[in-house]
Amino acid sequence: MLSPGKYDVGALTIGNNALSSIRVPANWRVTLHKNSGFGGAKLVVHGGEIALLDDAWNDEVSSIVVEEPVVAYADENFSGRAALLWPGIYDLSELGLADDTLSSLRVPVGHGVTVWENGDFSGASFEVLESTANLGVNNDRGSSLEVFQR
Ligand SMILES: [Ca+2]
Ligand SMILES: [Ca+2]
Ligand SMILES: [Ca+2]
Repeated sequence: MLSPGKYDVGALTIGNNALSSIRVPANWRVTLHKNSGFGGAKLVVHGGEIALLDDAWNDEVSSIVVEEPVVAYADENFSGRAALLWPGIYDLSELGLADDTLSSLRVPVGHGVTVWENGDFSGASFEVLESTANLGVNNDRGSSLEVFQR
């Protein structure tokens, strides 16, 4: 069981070149690397499935990155239409929510979100550094955003 984080070869409790299957929690994302130091070929495994590694990957993994996304919701209390957002920038067309509907955000530890009131990362902005069930005065304003790690 790995929490979100980066696990280089020395931190892999199952040992180097030993991984044969992996179960990823819903919504999470795991990136497997064949080399230590997060190098070499990589394979991304998305949540909600058990992945049995095929011959190309069995007993080859030497470092792992486990990530939990920010989830943006159109309604309060983490409900309604939802969008999974990995670190990066999301203009309105990439956001996965209708314009001016953002009402709550799940923000994993170590992450933050900057939200702009207009598209193209313009206009007034605000930061959300923890899970927020109701954006209050900023409810239904967000039109573009950035997810960052901190
Ligand atoms: Ca390896
Ligand atoms: Ca809303
Ligand atoms: Ca707006």
